Amino acid sequence: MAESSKPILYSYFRSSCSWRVRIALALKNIDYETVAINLTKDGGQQFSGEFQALNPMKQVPALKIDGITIGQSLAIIEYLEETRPTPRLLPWDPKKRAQVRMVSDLIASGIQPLQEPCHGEALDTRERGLGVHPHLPCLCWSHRLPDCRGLWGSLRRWPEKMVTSLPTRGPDGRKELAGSRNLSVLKQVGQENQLTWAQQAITSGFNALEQILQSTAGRYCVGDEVSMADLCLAPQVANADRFKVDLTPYPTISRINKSLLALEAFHVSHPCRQPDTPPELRA
Ligand SMILES: N[C@@H](CCC(=O)N[C@@H](CS)C(=O)NCC(=O)O)C(=O)O
Repeated sequence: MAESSKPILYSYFRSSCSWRVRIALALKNIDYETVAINLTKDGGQQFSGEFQALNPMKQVPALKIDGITIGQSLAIIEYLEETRPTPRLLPWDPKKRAQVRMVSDLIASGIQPLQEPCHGEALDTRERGLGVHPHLPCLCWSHRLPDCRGLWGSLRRWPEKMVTSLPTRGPDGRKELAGSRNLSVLKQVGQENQLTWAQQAITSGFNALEQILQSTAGRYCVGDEVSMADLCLAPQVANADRFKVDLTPYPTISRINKSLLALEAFHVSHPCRQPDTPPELRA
């Protein structure tokens, strides 16, 4: 991995946690290099020894900056805030700052980790010439982001016996998704319930979030200034879209998301416009 004096962001174009950090870097006008960590290629590049040395959690994002490497998107954003405070992403007012952290944590701890319970090793079945077991139809869905034509499912590792040599495309020609090998989660969730699980995790979190935002929001999540909470919101709404969650019951979330997506920093950092975005998914 390249040495550089510029900060280096280890990122995956479609990772919502990476997107949070990309927005912060864009807002704060910090020049950086991207090192793409493909979560689906080569069995998941996050599992390489080289990347594990950087982030033992085997997750993106990680940011190499000022002689240290930081994992965890919110820790990265807070470090950027403390070292490069303009523009401010945490309000001065302690009450507003607490609200920003409340919304950020609600999304980063209360929704995102639950929606994809199976953070297992990834597998690109196309590369391996393998397909998806017919008993896993619920694991096949398209990944749709607001202004993308279509982002297809990340292909996760499944025990070999669950993977057959069926075609990797569904009847509509779309790529299909294989699941995680995390058997403990499977026992609890059940293969056929995985999409429902994700939808319930998001819906439950959004029910709370909508109620909270009704009292904290102005133009954005907390008042009229973009904050760390907004950096969490837009990528999470993209996840909700990807998991086909109906956003009609969430007018405040939808309104704020619309305002955020119109901002340059959210636009340039969008999954459709990253160095590692595949050509067919670029917008
Ligand atoms: N709490 C972490 C979560 C990071 C995370 O879940 N990253 C996902 C992508 S959004 C990942 O790298 N997953 C790898 C895997 O599931 O194997 C953060 O906020 O940075």
